[in-house]
Amino acid sequence: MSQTILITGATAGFGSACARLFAHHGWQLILAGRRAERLQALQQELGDAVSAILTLDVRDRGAVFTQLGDLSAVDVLLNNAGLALGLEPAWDVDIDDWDTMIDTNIKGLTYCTRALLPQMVKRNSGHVVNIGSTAGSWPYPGGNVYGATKAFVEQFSRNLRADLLGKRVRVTYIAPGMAESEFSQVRFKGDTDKAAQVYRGVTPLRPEDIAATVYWVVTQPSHVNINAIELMPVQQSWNALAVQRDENKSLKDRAAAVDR
Ligand code: NDP
Ligand code: 8X3
Repeated sequence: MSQTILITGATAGFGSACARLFAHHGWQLILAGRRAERLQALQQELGDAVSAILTLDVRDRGAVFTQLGDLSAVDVLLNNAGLALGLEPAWDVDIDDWDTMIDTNIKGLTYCTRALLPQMVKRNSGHVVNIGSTAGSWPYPGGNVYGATKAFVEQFSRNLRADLLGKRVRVTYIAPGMAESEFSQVRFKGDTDKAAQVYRGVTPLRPEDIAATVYWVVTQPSHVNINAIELMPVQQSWNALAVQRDENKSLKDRAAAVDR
């Protein structure tokens, strides 16, 4: 019998790529996102593989519990919906952007998890895969709240595993580095030039690379739990810790000078 995956943020990037890969391998899909027309297009493309589409804003707690709470046989929950907004230093950000990131990346992810976990625990079977980011482990100027939301996702994933000891429900945290999707267009609020600059001269991860990773973790033998995976493009790595040598140079100038 085919298995079912529920994908949040299925309308673009990693989520769409996961939908295509899992459909290719014979899985049934429940696709969630805010843009109904994108969900419908994916349903048309993938045909019978799509069991349901859910027009859903994960920030809406009532809607999440109404739409997910009654689902009875979801084998994998892929908590992928998320976003970064802005790259300003903390004192310059639009506080609404912080709210949106916290409400989506943290609260939305916890709502979806809480809504679906009971049926997994009851069936003593299931897998929650949470998409974090290298930004959750490695700070960078302007990553302030975005990185912190992903650090939350990493620790939440570990704590879920602690709660689930004794149940046959798996939890995996996946932390990708730079990947080309609509992510930077969203971060820079439609400024396509700025978004393109992020990937200048680099072969970034592709959404298909993340999909292959998700597929690999969920198809391991059922006694194996992949706790965490971090992946980056070969052209991305760490750098030395920053040191301010010129006290006359403002922090903002230093942040702007960092080539990410
Ligand atoms: P995209 O912008 O291409 O896709 C983001 C998806 O999230 C969209 O389907 C969007 O759907 C959905 N989404 C955003 N807000 C909400 C909401 N409130 N309710 C429901 N769905 C929502 O970005 P990516 O595919 O790159 O990002 C997917 C995940 O991966 C995110 O969590 C991101 O933080 C993370 N990530 C991205 C990296 C990158 O470099 N691209 C690297 C590391 C992690 P819609 O707008 O239709 O609701
Ligand atoms: C997305 C990767 O480095 O832009 O999570 O934060 S990064």
